[in-house]
Amino acid sequence: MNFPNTPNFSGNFTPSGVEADVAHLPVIDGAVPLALDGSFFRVAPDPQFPPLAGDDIWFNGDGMVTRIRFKDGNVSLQQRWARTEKFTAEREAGRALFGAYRNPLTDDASVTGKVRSTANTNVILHAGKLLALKEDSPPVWMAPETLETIDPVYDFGGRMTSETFTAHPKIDARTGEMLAFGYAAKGLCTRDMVFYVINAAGEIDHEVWFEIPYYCMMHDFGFTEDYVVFHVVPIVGSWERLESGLPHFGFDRARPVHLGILPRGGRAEDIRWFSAPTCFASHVMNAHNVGTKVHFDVPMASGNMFPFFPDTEGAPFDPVEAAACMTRWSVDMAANSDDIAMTQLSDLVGEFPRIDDRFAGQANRYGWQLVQDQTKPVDLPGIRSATGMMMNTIARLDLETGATETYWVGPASSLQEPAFIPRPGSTEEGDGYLVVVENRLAEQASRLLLLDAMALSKGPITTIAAPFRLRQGLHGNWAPASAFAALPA
Ligand code: V55
Ligand code: FE
Repeated sequence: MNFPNTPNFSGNFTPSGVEADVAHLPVIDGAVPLALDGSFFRVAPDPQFPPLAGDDIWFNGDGMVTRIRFKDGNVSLQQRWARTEKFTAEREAGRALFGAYRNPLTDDASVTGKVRSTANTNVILHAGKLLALKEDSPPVWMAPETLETIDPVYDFGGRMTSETFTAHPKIDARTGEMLAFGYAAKGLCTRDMVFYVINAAGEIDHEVWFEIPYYCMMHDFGFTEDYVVFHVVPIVGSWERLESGLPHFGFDRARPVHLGILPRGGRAEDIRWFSAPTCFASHVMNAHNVGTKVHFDVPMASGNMFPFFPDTEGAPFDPVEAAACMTRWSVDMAANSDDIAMTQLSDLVGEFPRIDDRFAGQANRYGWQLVQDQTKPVDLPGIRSATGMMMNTIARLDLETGATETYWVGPASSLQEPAFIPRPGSTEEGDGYLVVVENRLAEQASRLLLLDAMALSKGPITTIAAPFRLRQGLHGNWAPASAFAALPA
């Protein structure tokens, strides 16, 4: 079995394919806080088979889920592929059957009608269910204790009629609800969206169906105490693109961006749409409202950040325009103006924003994100400074003072998205740890770092050796041991 000899399949992107249970990971520096009792779940695209088309994008690999468990000072690791319909059909065939990213026209005829999920984008525990997510499909339900797949196409007991479910659902810590949406909800490339409220027992409680201004990648969203916020950014797609063999998405700089604000508990006719000139924003750090004023914080770039989803008019990829800085989008539901006001919050360049998740939907003081610091040296064959998505620094933003604190991981490493771990027993914002995977690029190995979330510049308080390279991942979340028990229905 030969994977292609392309950048998508070599170096740090070499497929891993390792499923494992490792009971004790070596702590190589510092100590694991004894009171930590819970698991960091994360997922990486990790193709099971060489692609049908000769090459493939990172976004299309099969979801490999990792559980890093902390208990009584010990760290263990489990890793399993999500048993999606795609994974199971391909394992039985011994080869790839599904083709290009989000293009069923490129699939082998034997899999027509099967769910195309790779479950490779995020993994989150809610109401005792571990959900592995890809935004083009329903969730994959896995057992949090074993990472066994329980249902490859989980539809909330038949209540979810959308064809899709976002990879970025949000949990409102005050209510225990999970807020989510689906786009292309009535079929590939449709403008149909649905917003779902899933109660603390894991049941769909409320849904709102509506249309977005144009079909595009609706990757993330925000919520506040009183509103839900949807950003429409021109990463567009169409059946014409799929029929002509283009990548599903392309960036159309001729289109404006929009922000749709839905009152929580409201109906489709209550949504108000605002707009601004074209730009690029994907992940959402957080949102909050002060009365009718809604604030929405995103790493924002002036142009396309995804070279593999090229400009629709053929403009070359521009790394300068792809640099994203944390920016606040503000609108007022009571104002006459439909404009979005934009205020830059930081001049650090980076992505993968996180918060202390207990403050989701509320005004947060702190944010953490990965940063690409091009002033730092890179000591890798043929590379002098950080480029592409190489994030060599982690930062804490203080939105109250404007101050930042950073930790640079060194000249031969990069970082994956962190997750915030509250210090057991604490309630104060930011009091806790960040867990982050370090890519040791020279030796193709991985480490797990724990940092004091309020003292990043001191460096890791705990460094743990991973038993094998953890392939570059997307997203993950911390789940305290207390969250494992399913709430009574
Ligand atoms: C993203 C990642 C995806 C995807 C859509 O912005 C968007 C990240 C890993 O897959 O399908
Ligand atoms: Fe994402």
